[in-house]
Amino acid sequence: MSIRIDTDRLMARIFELGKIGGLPNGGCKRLALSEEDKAGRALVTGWFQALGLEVHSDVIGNTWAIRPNKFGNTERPVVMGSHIDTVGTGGLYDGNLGVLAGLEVIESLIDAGVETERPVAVAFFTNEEGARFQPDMMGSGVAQGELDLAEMLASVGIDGMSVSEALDAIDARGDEPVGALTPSAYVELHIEQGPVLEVEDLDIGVVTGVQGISWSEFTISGQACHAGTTPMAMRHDAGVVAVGIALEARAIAQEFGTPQVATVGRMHFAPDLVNVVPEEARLTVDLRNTYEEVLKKAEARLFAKAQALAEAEGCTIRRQSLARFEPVAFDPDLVESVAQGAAELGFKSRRMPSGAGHDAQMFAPHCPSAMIFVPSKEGISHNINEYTAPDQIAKGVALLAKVVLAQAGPEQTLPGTQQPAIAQGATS
Ligand code: HGY
Ligand code: MN
Ligand code: MN
Repeated sequence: MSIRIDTDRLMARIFELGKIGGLPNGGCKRLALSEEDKAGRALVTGWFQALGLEVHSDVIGNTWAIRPNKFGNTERPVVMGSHIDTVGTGGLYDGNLGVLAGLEVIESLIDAGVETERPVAVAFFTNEEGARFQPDMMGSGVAQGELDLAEMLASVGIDGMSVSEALDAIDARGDEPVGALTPSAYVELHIEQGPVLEVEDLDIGVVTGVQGISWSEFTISGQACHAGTTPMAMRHDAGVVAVGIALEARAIAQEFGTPQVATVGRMHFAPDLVNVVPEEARLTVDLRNTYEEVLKKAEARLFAKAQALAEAEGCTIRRQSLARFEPVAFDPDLVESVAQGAAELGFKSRRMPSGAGHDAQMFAPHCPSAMIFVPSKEGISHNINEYTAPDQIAKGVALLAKVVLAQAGPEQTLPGTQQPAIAQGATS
């Protein structure tokens, strides 16, 4: 008995979904709960329904589709999930691959007539990116009780709309309560979004965990004044403080060394005019580290410096936390199952932490969770040139199928039976 992963079918869906919010030079912009997200949700949910799966949506728009087990039961499914929202300079694979690969695995099971001991499901979660509304991993965080629903619904995006208003604007609010999705295990296929697998010429990343994430927004208030007439000693230049904070973030990353990273992704001055000293400046700082204690040190140093810079300039400063997640370790047995599966399929792999946040980190405290990485060309992601080749994707999906079947236990794997082999290539 074998299951055939149809890579052509999967790639066709990746490209079709990628057209929604497609950008002129490639890639796509499908911000969470935007009109483009609405269209993407409709397309993917339509694919779930076309397979006859039992589709559910919860109060923050997370959506999942369940294939019952051989007894018709849908409790505690093995879930394959990720996200279909993208950043503004999104590629075709970040998140989308994990959702459409899960769909492909289920369709391959149906094609092969393979029943499973446990139900299997595929899911997409609302606002994984955190680009429009913060924090990231919002939907999966709410679903697993890691984030408060009311607080998240009230989160106001960079365009001034709240999550609640945006859910209603695209009619994405479902009727299932928080916690309605209770996986027996969670497995996520995702692109690496970094250079390691390509540099080391490997097929698969066996992800051991996710690093800690700290997002802050600083608002600095100074005094608008004339750029020409105001003596330097009289100025309260909010812009200079913001730039000082950005330089300190970079210095922390350089002095702490790998795995510490620091990013200033947003910076805005007001009134944002060439001849007016900025009276207000806002910037975001994204700090990440695999080690919680070091991440805390990086935060303490940055926050102290920000305060000192503001005081020296006679400005006031306010910090708002936009996201704060501690490092997460995935289930050692499930991680081992990923490594074992890669070896059995003849794929070259290595264990590695994830630099990016993922929905899987929200499931890790609640059920055995793991991730599978496939390579990113030149380590690029959150960029329209993000790319992973079909043959690399095929290996990731074959391994996803293998790991999920080991968890879902198709009848063939009952004691004394054989796991179905996993072939690749088009069925047609
Ligand atoms: O920011 C992240 O790591 C993810 O893309 N949300
Ligand atoms: Mn992602
Ligand atoms: Mn992303």
